[in-house]
Amino acid sequence: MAPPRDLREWIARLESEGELVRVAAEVDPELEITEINDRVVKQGGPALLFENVKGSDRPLLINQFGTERRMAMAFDAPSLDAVAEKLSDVLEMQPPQGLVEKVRGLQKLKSIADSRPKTVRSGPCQEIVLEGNDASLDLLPIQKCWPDDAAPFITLPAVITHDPRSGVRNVGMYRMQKLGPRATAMHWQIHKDGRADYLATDGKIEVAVALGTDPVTTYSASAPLPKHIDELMLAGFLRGEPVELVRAKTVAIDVPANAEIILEGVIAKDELTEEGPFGDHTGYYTPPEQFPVFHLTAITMRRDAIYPSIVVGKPPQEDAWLGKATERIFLPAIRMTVPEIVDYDLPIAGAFHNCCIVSIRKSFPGHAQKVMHAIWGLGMLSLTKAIVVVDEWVDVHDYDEVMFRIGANVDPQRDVLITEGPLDHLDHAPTRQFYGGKMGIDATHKLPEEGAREWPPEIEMTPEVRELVDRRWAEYGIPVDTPAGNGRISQSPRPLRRLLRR
Ligand SMILES: Cc1cc2nc3c(=O)[nH]c(=O)nc-3n(C[C@H](O)[C@H](O)[C@H](O)COP(=O)(O)O)c2cc1C
Ligand SMILES: [Mn+2]
Repeated sequence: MAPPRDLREWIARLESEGELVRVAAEVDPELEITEINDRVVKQGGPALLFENVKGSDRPLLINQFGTERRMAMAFDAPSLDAVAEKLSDVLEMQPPQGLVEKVRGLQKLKSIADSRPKTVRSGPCQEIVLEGNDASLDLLPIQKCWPDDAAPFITLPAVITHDPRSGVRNVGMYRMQKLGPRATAMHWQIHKDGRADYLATDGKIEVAVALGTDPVTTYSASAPLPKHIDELMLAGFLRGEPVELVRAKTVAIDVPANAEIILEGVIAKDELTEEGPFGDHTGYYTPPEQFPVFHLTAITMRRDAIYPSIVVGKPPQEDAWLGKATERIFLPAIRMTVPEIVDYDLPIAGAFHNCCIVSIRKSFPGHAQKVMHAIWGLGMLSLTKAIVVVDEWVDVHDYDEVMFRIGANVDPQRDVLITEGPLDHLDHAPTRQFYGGKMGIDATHKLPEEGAREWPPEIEMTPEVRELVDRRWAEYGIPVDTPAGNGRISQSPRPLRRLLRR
């Protein structure tokens, strides 16, 4: 198989795997869907297709990405690490030796060539074309997610723009607050490529918004690629076939032919509106702030279009798994510049920007600090507020073990680095918006040059005794199923961790 070609194929796959439930009962897009979904997400439950949403003829799909299993299914991969391997294969390509390697190398090159989007003459996203007053956002079951949200918000859009200087396409996921039937706000945060395209514009910038694309394309809109790389290239590479595009009807932008719904419109450079409040992935409401206004010029869609949605809020929510996909998929790229990094973990409870745990092959004094500064210099990871560095043998995904290392190996005076730099647009904690304090905690074993006394050995049982006890376990008659702990602290299966391991 290959990743699903469009949202319908994805829904069919989810359904055949018992990963989707259709809800026939009428539900309110104002708050009720959020409450239902919140309960389902936090249980690791199925995707939900609400077929009867109050006030709209369109069904609403939510929680399509809500577990690690579904996130991997979206890529048709056994795990998110397997998706990352596909990328590292290409990134780490060496000149091939011998015929077999050459053929394999050619296949890899073909996968890169296939990633370029392809234009086609027509697509199902334009089965219905609505322009002028016929184009109305009132047709869509847009959710008001949380009680104090300013209005309904479109929450899972792939927003397409072109850099007015270079023409390079950008696709990003930015929430859109409904201002009326033909206007929304565009929540382009300060660090984002979409914002940069808009700032480089004189007058007006054309915008197209794809709703309900195949899941890999939807994911790619959320991926933090460098500005000059088209997210649709990543989508094509990960899908193993190019994204097909058709020309939009009222703007000079090519849009994914397979989408359920396309919103076309323009944004004027000097027109801003108050956006928010919005219950955000920080777990708090982001306060009202000025953002650009999107004016709808057309809606095109499939005849029986399905509207995709997502709710963010206190973690864990569905977006946790989009974030985990990025964490895994970008590891090979991070290793290209910081090869001493073994693994990293962005805890879901830390809303991704708040904390990064990283394990390194430490080989010189100050190595942990070198890696902290590297992370603070890498793409969107530069916004990370706290970094914990551990040695290569520590499992960064085991938070108990990380906490143990922090407690055991850190002299706060010597090993905590306090510095400052750019912070996430939405972070409400720093004194100033966008800029503030950062902390690095060096929880590695220290070297004499770092001012430490001789580091004591870690406790470990001998292999002989472990084997002996494994062999004799049944004899003891102790009713506990216990693999050798190797002197490690216990791995308590707390609810969040259990969810993470699903
Ligand atoms: C569900 C979801 C909602 C998001 N909402 C926003 C948003 O409203 N504004 C924003 O700037 N980024 C938002 N993001 C993050 C961006 O999509 C992400 O940073 C992406 O890399 C931006 O693309 P760009 O770097 O090409 O601008 C959201 C991500 C997800 C998964
Ligand atoms: Mn981008």
